[in-house]
Amino acid sequence: MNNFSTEYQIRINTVDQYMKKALEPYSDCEAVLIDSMNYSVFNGGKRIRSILCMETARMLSGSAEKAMPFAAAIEFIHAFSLVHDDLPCMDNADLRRGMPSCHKKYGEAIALLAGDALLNTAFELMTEECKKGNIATIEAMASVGRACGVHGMINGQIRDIELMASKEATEEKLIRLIEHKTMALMMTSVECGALVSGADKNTVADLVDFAYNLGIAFQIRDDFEDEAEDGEDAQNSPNFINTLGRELARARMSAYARKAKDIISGYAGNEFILGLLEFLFDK
Ligand code: GRG
Repeated sequence: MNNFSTEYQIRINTVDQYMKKALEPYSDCEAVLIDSMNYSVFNGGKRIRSILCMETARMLSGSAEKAMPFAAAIEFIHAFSLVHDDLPCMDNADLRRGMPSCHKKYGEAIALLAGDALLNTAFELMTEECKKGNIATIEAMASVGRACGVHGMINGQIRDIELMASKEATEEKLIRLIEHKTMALMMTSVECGALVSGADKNTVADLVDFAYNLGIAFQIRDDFEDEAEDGEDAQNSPNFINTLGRELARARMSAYARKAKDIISGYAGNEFILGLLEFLFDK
C-alpha cells in the first residue's frame, strides 16, 4: 500500500473518535476517574488490536462499522491491562508510552480503579451492541470475555509471574505464556471482526490462526523494543531474546510474520493488513 501511513492515521483517528464518544456518557462521574481513564487510553498507542478488528471486518464485508464497538472495547481492555501491568505489585513501571504510568500520575488506588473502570466500560459497550439481537455479536463478546479472563490474559500474567520467579524460561514455556498474555487479545480482535461480518467457521478459524502467528511475531518485536528501552531491566525478564539469543529470536519473528502474511494473502481486500505487517516487521 503506497500511502500506508496516511491510511493508518485515518484508522487511528476513527477508533479514537469512537472511544471518545463512548466515554462521553460517563462525564458526570468523578473528574479524577474520567481523567485517569482518558489519560490511560489517549496517550499514544499503536491501536493494533482495534485496527485488526476493524480491518478484518472491512476486508470481509467492505465495512468496519459493525466491528467498531468491539474494536473500541478491546482497546479499552488493552489500556486497562497496561495500567494494571504497570502497578507496583506487577511490573512496577514508572513510564508508559513515554509518559508517567497511570499510578505515577494519579496514585495506585486511582490507577487500580481506572483500570477496573475501563474493563467494565468495555463490556457495557459490547452489551449495548449485543442488545440489537445479532447472535454473532454475543459470540464476539463471549470471545472477548475469554481472552481477558481466566483462559486469557489473567492466566498469562500468572504464567509470567511464575516464570519470572522460576528463571527457567524455555521457548515452549514462553509461547504458552504469551498465548494467553498477549496473543489472546489479538486473536479475539480478529475473531470479533470476522464474527460480526458473518464469516463461516472455517474462515474464522483461519483468521484466528493468522492472528496467532502475528501475535507471536508481535511479542518478539515487543521484546526487542523493551530491550532497546529498558536495557538491563529487560535482561532479567523471561523473553525471547534472553531465551533464544538475538539472532534466533529475530529469525523466529520473521518466520511467524511470514506465516501470518501467507494466511492473509489468500484474502481479497487485504491491502491494509499487508501494509500493517510490513510496518511492524519489515523495518
Ligand atoms: C487484563 C484481565 C486483565 C488482567 C490484568 C496485567 C495483566 C493482567 C496482564 C498484562 C497483559 C499485558 C500488559 C500484556 C503486554 C502485551 C504487549 C505486547 C503490550 C504492548 O502492546 P502494544 O505495543 O502497545 O500494542 P501500545 O502502547 O502500542 O498500545
